[in-house]
Amino acid sequence: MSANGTSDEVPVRGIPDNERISRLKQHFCQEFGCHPLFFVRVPGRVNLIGEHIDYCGYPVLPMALEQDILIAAAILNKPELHVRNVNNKYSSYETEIKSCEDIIIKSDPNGKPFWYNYVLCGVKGALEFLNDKLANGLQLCVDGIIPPASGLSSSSALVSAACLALLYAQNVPLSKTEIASLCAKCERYIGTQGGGMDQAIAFLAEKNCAQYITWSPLKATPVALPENAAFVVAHSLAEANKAATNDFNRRVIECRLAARIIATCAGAITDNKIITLSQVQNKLDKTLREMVDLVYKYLPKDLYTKEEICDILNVNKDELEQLYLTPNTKYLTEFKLKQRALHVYEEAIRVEDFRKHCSQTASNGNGMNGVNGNNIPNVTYENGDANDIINVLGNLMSSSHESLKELYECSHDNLDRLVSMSKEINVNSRLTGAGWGGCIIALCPKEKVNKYIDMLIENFYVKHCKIDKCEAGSYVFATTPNHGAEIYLDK
Ligand code: ADP
Ligand code: NG1
Ligand code: MG
Repeated sequence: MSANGTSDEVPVRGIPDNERISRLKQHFCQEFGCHPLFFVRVPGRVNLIGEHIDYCGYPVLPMALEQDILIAAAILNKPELHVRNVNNKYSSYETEIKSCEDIIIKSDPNGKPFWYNYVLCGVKGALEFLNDKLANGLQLCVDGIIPPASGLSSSSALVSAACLALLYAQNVPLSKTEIASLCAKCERYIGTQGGGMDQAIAFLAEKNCAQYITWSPLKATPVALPENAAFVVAHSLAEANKAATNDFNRRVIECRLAARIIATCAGAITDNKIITLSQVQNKLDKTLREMVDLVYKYLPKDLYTKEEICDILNVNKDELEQLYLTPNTKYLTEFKLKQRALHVYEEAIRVEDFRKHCSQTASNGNGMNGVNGNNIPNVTYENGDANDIINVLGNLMSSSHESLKELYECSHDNLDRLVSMSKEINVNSRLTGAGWGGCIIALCPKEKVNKYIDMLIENFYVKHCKIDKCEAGSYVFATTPNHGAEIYLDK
């Protein structure tokens, strides 16, 4: 985060001169009676493939969106946080921020987090990182244009922007990977045990390429996408707030329990620490396909009761809850372990295939032309080949959706409808993000984008959802990979 902006740190640029910044500045002045000192901008993301596997330790393949969270910030000379939002449906909030421990993140009486809880997550995590050594407080005004609760990572953009703003105000230099890992930890204060994909791409994204994200240590490797490929995001009109229910954490702990059982049955466990499905694979030194066989061998049943799991793991109920469950999954009594583990191992195979097909064809000199801003060759082909590769990648996306629907059970009727309508005109797609609502991501040849979007507007939004054609256009858009987080300061 230095003003010199080494490529390792979040870049600091001059404040752009545009209407959105002007409006945000104006709102800030009205709210606080002073001018903002700097801005932070963190993008949302769309995950191309690799869903619900980041928290199991497997690589994912997202890209950043243009839609973002933009925060205007000024420094306060006391340890307080004053938060405003340009959208008046989000209430104002003020609190002291003397120590990490004092920041209590509580949901509303229905268990839904208040919007500013996401800001508090970023601030709490930053304070913990600073060992509570805070030189000043912050005034923040938030302007977000990522559709919320829609699988495009509005939550992580908000958490990360708040954390980034606080650290920048304290003059703390951090590399992009350090702050991405810190923000992944911060967001767990909301109650969900996410894996870190959203925060990783928020900071490590580069324009014109997707990123293949690997863990321990966190690393992003650019992936060139076929030049003829267009990605379209379409909203299902169903929102799902991941921290408001235990659906997300249930999947996380089902994967944990599956990993634990496979490792125990295969004789690879020596302690009672949490182990991920990928750590089990490493311990057993197996391929992903061999892991699929082991799932059938060691997890043959469709449903496991808590008692059965305790027996297999040789622990009592209290120990099971304490060691492996979360506060909002403690009281669950039945678990689907085979289905979740199968999805994870097979999805990890699909990510490898997807990446291989992108990079193999990228390194195949024949028919390749053009280099994007990152020195990664765009992948171009003779016409026939171009559509072949789109079909291969698209089929992987379709299988991913099928698996998320059937094995992971995180789809939604509207998402399934969008996917099958797309299929009818030979466009492959899948739900993106955590699911239970939100968006699909579709892959189609560039020349077909307009026809495809028109079809969705007509058949899904107008005919099926009965919404106005003009409004419908705002729920579906084509997108290209964008760059990651940045800070704006008048130099
Ligand atoms: P997503 O898939 O978008 O990450 P989450 O369920 O994880 O969805 O988080 C969505 C929540 O983030 C919203 O319910 C809201 O509390 C918060 N949020 C997102 N965008 C904004 C915004 N622009 N202003 C205020 N809060 C926001
Ligand atoms: P969304 O839908 O953006 O909240 C969540 C997790 C990701 C990942 C995906 C599913 C968080 C912050 N995000 O994303 O880590 O697990 O679901 O692939 O928990
Ligand atoms: Mg989220």
